[in-house]
Amino acid sequence: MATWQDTMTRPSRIETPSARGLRWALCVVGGAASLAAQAAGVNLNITDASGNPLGDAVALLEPASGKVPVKPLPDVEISQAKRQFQPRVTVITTGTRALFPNFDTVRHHVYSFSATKTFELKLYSGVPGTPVVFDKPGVAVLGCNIHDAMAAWVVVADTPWFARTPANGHARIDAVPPGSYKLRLWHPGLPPNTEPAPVTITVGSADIDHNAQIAVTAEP
Ligand SMILES: [Cu+2]
Repeated sequence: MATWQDTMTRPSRIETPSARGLRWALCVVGGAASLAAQAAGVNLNITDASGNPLGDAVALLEPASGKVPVKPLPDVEISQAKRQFQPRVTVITTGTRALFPNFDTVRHHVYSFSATKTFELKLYSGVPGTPVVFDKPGVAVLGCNIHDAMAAWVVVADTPWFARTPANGHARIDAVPPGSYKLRLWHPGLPPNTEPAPVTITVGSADIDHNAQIAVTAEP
């Protein structure tokens, strides 16, 4: 014979498969929401030596605890139009491939002698068939053998957390897990092979604002 307790508890013990499914779904949604809440954004405001907004500045956030694996980004394009590279500064992760479409009627001869990536795309029109793989972290300086005024920079990041500022100097690095990071800043106007000393910043569960100045005075 059923006891009083059995009668009272039985209805809640018997769970239909759909109820179980729903409960599982709620758990997953709750889990995703709490993960998103744990990662924060870092809002950067970068200025030059005079305090003016600095575009084309690059910020890299490297975990103080050591490297994390990075995945290559989808292919990027660094085009040539009106005898200029577009964009001038590109930030990618290690292993990302770049294509160099030429939209001018003149031919270009794109090269880099940088240790990060040495390559040469000899005089060409249209899109060279083989993308260039940037497989080492660092900065590659690009030029054109025909047009001396053409210059561009590829920053190859060994971290998934990076940003490049538009002209207003504001950029945001999203979804940064809590922890201690080294913030490294770079700009093409810095003398070659120099960069400001990294700054340690701590990311918690809420967005943080970080103002920084890079000691460049003029456009490169
Ligand atoms: Cu050229």
